[in-house]
Amino acid sequence: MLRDFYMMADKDGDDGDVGVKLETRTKTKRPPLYKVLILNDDYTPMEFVVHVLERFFGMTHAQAFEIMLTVHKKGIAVVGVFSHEIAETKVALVMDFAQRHQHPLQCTMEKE
Ligand code: TYC
Repeated sequence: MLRDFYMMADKDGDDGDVGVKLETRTKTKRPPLYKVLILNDDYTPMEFVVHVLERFFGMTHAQAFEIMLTVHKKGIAVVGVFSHEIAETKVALVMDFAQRHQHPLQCTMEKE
């Protein structure tokens, strides 16, 4: 009778043994990346765009000229891929630089 009581109390039948979790998940999620894009317009001088690409995206003059021409012909181009914070900073720096020089150049970001 008393034994039945104890058996019923030990619902999971482990006699009170407790285990220690030995393995933990090692899977880590990589942070999302963001593309920074430059848009074409009819007024920003080509040399200014080339300068922006050299100054803020570390491109050589040749690389910058090539990307600028792509934007001029196709309307838009990816100029770099960064973490959210870096992309946001690049966009803000380019937009501020363009505004200070009174050019309508647009720079945006989008999740990759
Ligand atoms: N279309 C501009 C012009 O003819 C040049 C230009 C290129 C402007 C790229 C913006 O992102 C741009 N002066």
